[in-house]
Amino acid sequence: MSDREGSTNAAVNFDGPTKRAFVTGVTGQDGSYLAELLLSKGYEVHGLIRRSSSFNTERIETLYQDPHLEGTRLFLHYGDMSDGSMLARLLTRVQPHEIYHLGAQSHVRVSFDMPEYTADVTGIGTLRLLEAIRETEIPVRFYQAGSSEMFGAAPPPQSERTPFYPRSPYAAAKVYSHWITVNYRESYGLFACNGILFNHESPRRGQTFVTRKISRAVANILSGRQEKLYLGNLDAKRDWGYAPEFVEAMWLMLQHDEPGDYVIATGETHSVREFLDEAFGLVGLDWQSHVEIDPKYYRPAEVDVLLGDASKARDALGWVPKTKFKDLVRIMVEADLEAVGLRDKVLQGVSN
Ligand code: NAP
Ligand code: F7E
Repeated sequence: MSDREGSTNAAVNFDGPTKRAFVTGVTGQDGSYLAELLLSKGYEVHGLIRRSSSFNTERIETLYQDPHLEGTRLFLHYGDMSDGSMLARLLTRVQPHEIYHLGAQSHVRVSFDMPEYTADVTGIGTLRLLEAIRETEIPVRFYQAGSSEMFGAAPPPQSERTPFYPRSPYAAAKVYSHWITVNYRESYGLFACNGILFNHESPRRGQTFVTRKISRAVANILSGRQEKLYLGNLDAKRDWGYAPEFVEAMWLMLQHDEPGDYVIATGETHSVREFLDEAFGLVGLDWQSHVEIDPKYYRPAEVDVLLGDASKARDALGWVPKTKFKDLVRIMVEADLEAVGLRDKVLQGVSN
């Protein structure tokens, strides 16, 4: 990455018909896929990044160019969801047509350790951004990254009509973000949408989420870097989809005639145990010889089963999931094998 410091002050040409999007959480799993999608559609993309002591832009490295080069369409700006006045200043400068608000402390287990921080960033952070929109009076379309965690203990299948029953500080913060977004839509006529996205994964998934923890462990065990994999509750069931398809749904929501709230899910549910079966099975390993339970990964309150009904998104947006569970696991395991230089060797060995 070149000249990151300069990038935050880059001169931006605001003329012309180009659509501008402002993306919080651009360095995360979804932010990186969304930035790619928007750039491919010709958008100029402005991403919010946090200052950190080391680079946190690995996922968007390939999208980023020198900000002083002609043709650059991804601009990065330092900021934080805890700093509202900065958000307003930035919106005034960028004048976006669409805002995708993905920035959050997104780890459920961590939210039990840091409930106040999670409420501030994941909950009040959304209010700060909505207030910045209200203050600057920019006629913008707004997407809020809601979560299936809001359903928590509500029995499956869960749809837009299912009442929320959050089971963690993270989920409670997301319920706040959901309703404050609805409130700004109803109070101020803001074109604001909540996506209620069920778990979605990819090779870019953070390494402390269970799917990536497993796919990485498979590669690390095969390459001799790791012996054991320590996990918590193997019985939890999730509706796991493929992240690049899910960010497309975010974009579709903001292109619709009317703002609304949509469940995005695959309509299939699988346990952590099934994910283990599939991932280790792909390389001919028995997970039971490698996995140990460490109670530190249990949560004070668990979400047992998530299974989404995305028929509203199918009917109104034409969005349907494509990648099936087994393909998702394979994509993730193959990417982690590739990262340790074993992909071809291992897959050849298994098929022989
Ligand atoms: P992720 O990989 O954890 O990315 C989170 C992003 O938020 C990162 O860019 C992170 O920056 C940024 N961030 C964290 N704290 C921040 C702060 N204080 N100020 C500004 N930015 C901050 O999450 P994801 O999986 O891409 O998910 C994107 C959004 O969708 C999140 O809001 C998440 O809660 C929500 N969601 C995710 C799923 C899912 O299954 N993936 C499902 C439903 C909803 P750093 O890179 O510097 O850490
Ligand atoms: O846990 C169990 C754990 O951390 C899934 C976030 O993107 O999706 C994500 O939240 C399940 C849970 O995802 C380990 O107890 C067992 O039941 O991968 P996860 P999550 O909590 O579902 C939602 C939709 C979001 O919105 C969130 O931002 O797996 N589990 N053993 C484990 N989980 C982890 N992380 N680590 C383990 O060792």
